Amino acid sequence: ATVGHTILQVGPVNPDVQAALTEEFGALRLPEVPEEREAFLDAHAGEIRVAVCSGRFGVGTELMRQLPQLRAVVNFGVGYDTTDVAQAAERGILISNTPDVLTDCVADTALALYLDVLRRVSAADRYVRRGDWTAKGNFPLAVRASGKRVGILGLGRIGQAIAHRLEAFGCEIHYHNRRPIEGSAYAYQPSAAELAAAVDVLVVAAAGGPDSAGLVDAQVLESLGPAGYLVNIARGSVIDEDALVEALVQGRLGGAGLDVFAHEPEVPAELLELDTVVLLPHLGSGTEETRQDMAALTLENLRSFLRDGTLATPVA
Ligand code: 8YV
Repeated sequence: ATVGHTILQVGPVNPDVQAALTEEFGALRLPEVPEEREAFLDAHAGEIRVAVCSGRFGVGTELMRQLPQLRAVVNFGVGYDTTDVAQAAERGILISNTPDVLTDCVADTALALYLDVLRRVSAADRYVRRGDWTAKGNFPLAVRASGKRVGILGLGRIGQAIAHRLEAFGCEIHYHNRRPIEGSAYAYQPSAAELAAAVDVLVVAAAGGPDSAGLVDAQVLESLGPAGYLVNIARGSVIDEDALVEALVQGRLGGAGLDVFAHEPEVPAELLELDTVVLLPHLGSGTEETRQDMAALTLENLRSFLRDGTLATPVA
């Protein structure tokens, strides 16, 4: 069924979603250049009923205000912090995301960072490539990864999948959430700082957005300390990035494994020089299989909304 120009694509999307949007749905693409965008919105703002977005691009406060007929935001990805959730709630605009299908891959990425930053896999790989093994001898000793005390900040679906994997490494799991999870076998800590003080490694798996912004601040990093490690597969916004860079540069934090940053794709230049950090280009869910599943779920949400105004996986 063709639905005319009622669907707006905001930012780049996954190729499968892109193909369907163009060929099946005749979606309009929001121009990225400000002057073009203005003319585009003058012409089309009134007809847009659904927006499809992904990653760093969402329907923020201003864009949402400019779309008076908007009824749904279909987000490729589990996180939807780039969309103005408060305004959407006020206006009865529905939002869908892609939960569950990416949980395993994001948790696997967290474990990859965990193992890499403690056992210094990437740093050791660079050592071999530079010829240092022959020139300088054995690589310096790393830190044991098994049996550590690990704190999960945000014990949701992804946080629990990370904890489950770490159990197999004999780790003792602590967590902090806004509320303790009933029936959880893991040790609840009442604040992020207390969680950091109780563990060797802090893994950030909390949702982004205004509620969690800067939750990992200078004090939390200090509680983690020079023998402590940080892993972030959530959103850069959850950490005070300036404080993190300072702590790493000054050796007041042992190391960090980061898949996400405050201003992607910008990575603080100071971090590029440090062998104590592992830097990934936001690839947490980035496998062929999972991206296929995310694309299918995104299109399922879109079709469902166009059919009867409901979403397959609406956010609460
Ligand atoms: C991105 C993610 O959506 O699901 C999320 O919240 O951060 C990722 O899966 C993905 O990079 C697509 O842009």
